[in-house]
Amino acid sequence: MQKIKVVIAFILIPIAIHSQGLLINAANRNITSLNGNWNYIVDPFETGYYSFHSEVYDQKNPGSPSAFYNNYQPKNKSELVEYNFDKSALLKIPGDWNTQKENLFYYEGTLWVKKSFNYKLKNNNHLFVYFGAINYKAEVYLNGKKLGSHEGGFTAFNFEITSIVKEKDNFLVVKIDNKRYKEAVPTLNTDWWNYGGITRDVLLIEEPAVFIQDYFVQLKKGRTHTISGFVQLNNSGKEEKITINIPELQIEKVIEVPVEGKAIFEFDVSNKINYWSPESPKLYTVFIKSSYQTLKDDIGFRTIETKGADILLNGKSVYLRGISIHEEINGRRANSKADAIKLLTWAKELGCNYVRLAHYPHNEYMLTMADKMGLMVWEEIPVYWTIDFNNTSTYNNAKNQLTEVITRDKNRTCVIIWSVANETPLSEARNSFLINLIKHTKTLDTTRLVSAALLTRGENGVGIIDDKIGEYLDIVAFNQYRGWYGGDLFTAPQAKWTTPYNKPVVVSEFGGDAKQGLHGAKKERWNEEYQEYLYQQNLLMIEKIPNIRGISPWILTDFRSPRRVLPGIQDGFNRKGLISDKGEKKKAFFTLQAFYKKIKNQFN
Ligand code: GCB
Repeated sequence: MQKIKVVIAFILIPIAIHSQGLLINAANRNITSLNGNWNYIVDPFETGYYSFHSEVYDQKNPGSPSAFYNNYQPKNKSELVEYNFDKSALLKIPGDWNTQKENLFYYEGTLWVKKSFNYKLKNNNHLFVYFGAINYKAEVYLNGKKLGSHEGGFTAFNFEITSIVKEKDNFLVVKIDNKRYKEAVPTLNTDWWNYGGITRDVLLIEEPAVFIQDYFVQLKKGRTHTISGFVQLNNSGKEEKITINIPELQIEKVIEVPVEGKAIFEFDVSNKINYWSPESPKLYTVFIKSSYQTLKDDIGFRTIETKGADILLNGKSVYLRGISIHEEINGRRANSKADAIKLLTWAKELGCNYVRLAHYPHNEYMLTMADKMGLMVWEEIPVYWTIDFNNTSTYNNAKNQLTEVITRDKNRTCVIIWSVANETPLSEARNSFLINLIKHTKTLDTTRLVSAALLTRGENGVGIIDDKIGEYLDIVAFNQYRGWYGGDLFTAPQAKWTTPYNKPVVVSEFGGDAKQGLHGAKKERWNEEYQEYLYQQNLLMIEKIPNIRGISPWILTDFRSPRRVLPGIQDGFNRKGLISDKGEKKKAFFTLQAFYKKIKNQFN
């Protein structure tokens, strides 16, 4: 018999593996937390990633004992292995590394973390590893196999590990890199701390053979009694049925899901709906059921639209009594439900009905708590300042981050605005970049408003709100710093403003620094009295801006920023908070509180 030799040529093509379709509503799935202590190795030269001739191990020599993700254990005492996770120090996850270890405070670079775990997976079920967020780039490996990578520090992602996980001694290794890049999103320069690490929860999620990956359940745009959306099943391979059950509204709708897995639906509600609002943040328990699983969510129903200069919530004109918030508390990255409650309780105490979550998607607790506590939300992506607008990969990155946040939060009723940018310098490239992001937002979600924090210009002493991007936005928002970066405070109330847009106008930022506890004349910078006066004068000015329908002053609490170096005053903090990083209120807190009391009475 003639022997036939079959020669198979393996060609190594570097492929970019990205995260897989997000399992939304992770908290209500069958989860096991991997939070806690993880071993870490600081690796500024990326020794565990590249060979000494700069070849990437996972492409050229995946099994190399020197590749950190192999978590290699020497077999005998003569073997040379120059790392050992189990003997390395521990980091708490979730948590930024900067504020956990003094010597990592300014660190921007590569750091590896490892967690070992056992897991008994039920036959035919699927297992995923889910990361709430890793700043900024992540390469993820399980038991020495690469699962994929993810770019963008503020959005959730997951990988399936069904075929790799074992009952005992799994090791999950993540290479985290928080170096800043010109072409990244955000870019090199920001006014916040570049916290590194796995800053949000890490979960194992077990799903049945056929599982509900994603769904969208909201009131249809322009309708008060029609719920519409979609359900995305995974792995079905045949037709299935899904039931949407809202017991309190006596809804039990069966939806036919085609082989491809995605079913789009729409149905009317005949019962009375208690609409969600800040005064009455009603959430309905919604069950999404297949023959394999039942997923529970708490979803509110409300309409949000604009008409001329008005923002209409459930058909009624509202004024957005807001405050901007960074994902930071006590000088560290906020990452828990308790943190979210603390930040949002301060916002409620101020009299807010709205918060601007700046300048990137915050952790999911902020959204679930805003839903429950009754705060409307502006969500944003880090298209900030001088993003590389001419770069296609920068655009794709921004678009991906936008897609990821909308995917995660589209069932959170509190979200009323998706924002695509903050204070971006004018250019043709920037315009088409932003217009494309706005269009993309509308293709993913027609039920919410789109905005961006723009800048204005002055002509003959008149402030002009006419950025071209305003044409494409539902709400024209802009930042201005009268009395801090320019313009005097004394004459602020007489300032004139104009806009060509017959749309709602929102002042997405104003403010000034004050060191809590520092008192003196209102003309002297850094005093609480200066900040208080700045708020008084700006509020008088803002009331007269045409079409004004809301504000989100800068900012709830002092936050870390490497740009803020003035000794004795800033000491590494942007001091524009109404509350210090230690939680002490400044005088201006009460100025804004009084203003919101007044506005509330006028608008209700
Ligand atoms: C801004 C930015 C914000 C800064 C703030 C400031 O316009 O949007 O990120 O932190 O000003 O304090 O200068």
